[in-house]
Amino acid sequence: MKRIVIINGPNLDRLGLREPEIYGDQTLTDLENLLTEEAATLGVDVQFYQSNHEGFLIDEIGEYADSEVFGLILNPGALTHTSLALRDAIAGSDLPTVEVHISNIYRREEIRQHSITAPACIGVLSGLGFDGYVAALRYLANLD
Ligand code: CA2
Repeated sequence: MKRIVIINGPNLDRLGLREPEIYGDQTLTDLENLLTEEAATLGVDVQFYQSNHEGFLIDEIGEYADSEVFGLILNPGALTHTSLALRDAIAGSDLPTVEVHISNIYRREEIRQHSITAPACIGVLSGLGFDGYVAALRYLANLD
């Protein structure tokens, strides 16, 4: 069965606890439950990883690259706007990766409007809330 890993970066473990006006009131566990249900419908296997540490995220992506993982859904959090190292890890993994943002980064402060990681990804979904992750999962489930 095709395996897709959903990776959430710094502070996304705090979803639902603060700033509901930006990120909604649902938690990371709610997101993981939603994607587990969707995966069952699509007939794919999902695995989840969250870390607040850039190096851990990079190590993890490297491990997926050398495994049976088919593709990644990645919300790099604020590392989106700062981390060339994370972009290199995505590019070096050769795994089809969809970047997802809960909020629309293009409607926010200027510093959030540029993604350093996006050029290493197949596409970006930004501003669709949790639906962006669901759409990314459907996309990867149908990708050959
Ligand atoms: O919109 C997104 O998904 C972001 O990737 C979220 C990041 C932000 O730095 C990006 O610019 C856009 C931050 C996630 C922090 O989420 C929190 C949620 C609740 C409480 C505290 C932080």
